[in-house]
Amino acid sequence: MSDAAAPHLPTFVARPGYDRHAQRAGIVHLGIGAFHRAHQAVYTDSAMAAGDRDWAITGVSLRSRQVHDQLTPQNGLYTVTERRADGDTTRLIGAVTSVVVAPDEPGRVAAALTAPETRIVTLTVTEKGYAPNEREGAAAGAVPTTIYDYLGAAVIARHDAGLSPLTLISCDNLSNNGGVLHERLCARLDAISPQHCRWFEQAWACPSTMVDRIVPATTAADLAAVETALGQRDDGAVITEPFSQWVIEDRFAGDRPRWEVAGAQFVADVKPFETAKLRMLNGAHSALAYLGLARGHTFVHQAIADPQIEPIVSRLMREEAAPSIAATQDQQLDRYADLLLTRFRNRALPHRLLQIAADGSQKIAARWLSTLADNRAAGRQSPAILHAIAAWVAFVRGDQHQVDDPNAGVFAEAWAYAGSNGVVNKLFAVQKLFDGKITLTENERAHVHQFLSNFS
Ligand code: CS2
Repeated sequence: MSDAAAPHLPTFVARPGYDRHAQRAGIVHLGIGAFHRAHQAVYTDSAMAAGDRDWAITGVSLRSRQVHDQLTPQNGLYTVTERRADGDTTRLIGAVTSVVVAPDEPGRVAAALTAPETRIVTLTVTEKGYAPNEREGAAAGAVPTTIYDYLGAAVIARHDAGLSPLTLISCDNLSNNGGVLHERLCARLDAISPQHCRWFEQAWACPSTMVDRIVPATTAADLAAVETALGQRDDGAVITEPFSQWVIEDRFAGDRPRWEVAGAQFVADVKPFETAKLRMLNGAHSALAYLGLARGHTFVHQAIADPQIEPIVSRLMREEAAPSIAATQDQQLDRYADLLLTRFRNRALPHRLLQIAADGSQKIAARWLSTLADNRAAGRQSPAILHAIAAWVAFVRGDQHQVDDPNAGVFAEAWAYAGSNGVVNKLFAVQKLFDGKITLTENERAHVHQFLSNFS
């Protein structure tokens, strides 16, 4: 795959409908993984195909070289394949024109963020990428590592050079993602320079968004299948479902691509969409992951077909999450739950439970614990969530699977110290896991403890 090889792709592959080399970069994306390539980059590709200009994307990897090594020899080109039961559709995406590995070339990241033509920064850095920086107010000149380092320096440099403010768009599964980014970047800036912080607050924009598309990590078998179908190797290929949704708070510091041509919705308040997605889709996903792994399943479609699991997940969505959501008039949460179940059952798109199980400590507060807290306040029980929490507590023991989580050490210690009798109390007393905001009542802990015996 490359600019030179693209014309030889089979005719069933849809091509970018614009001259990609005539486009200047207008977007810097932080965290260029498979999700970005199957989501925001596709919307931007469609906007340029519809006639918008100069929105090419400079992709930044904050850690690994992998995507750079895959895409750079391919001139940034890659394909997106949508998998459904009745066959695949494949599209070539031209929107990404360069990839930078931040630790190798921090200067190039800074240059992209301070280019006059850059107007938007999008981010997919996972939940843990927003952890407040331990080096709050770190000395100027220190090597940048976090989003706050890069973005804080960009605010200062753009201000001092008299450049336009940017719109920063968080596309991660965080509750109030734009608000969190705004607040933490502000705290960082305020510690360095209150004057720049004020400019950031007045002129920049951090709209909140809800992003949704199931994008399993690409496997070697996927790459081989794509190669057979295309007649050429695409090391950057991504595989996804047909469904895609992007709801964006309509608040920009400058102009933007017409992402609506690909179906993006611009709304005054993202909250009802975001809460429904986090509590129902992601809440069900995490439950499927821990309950499914405990019963020996590998993929989402297997776990949802298990009669021991499906009723718990259905209850979690329909009877625990849905009543906790202040839905808008056109949100029909029961139909939303039906649609989610259909998506989870897509056997054409095997989605590993272990991928979803990763980083649980960063996920379950938004996916389960806030639902639980709302239900508690309204006098409603949440047995499905308590059951899922027990499966998570069992999972983080690490007996069956390696625990991929920034708090893996905390879990190992809790299990070693407290054992199965005390681990629930121990974990839910370690308040720093969940920002210190959310704990379980004694009664809830007793329920989790009881469910836990099913998993040992
Ligand atoms: C999943 C999400 O890995 C996970 O934690 O729940 O990545 C999920 O697939 C997406 O949010 C779907 O939009």
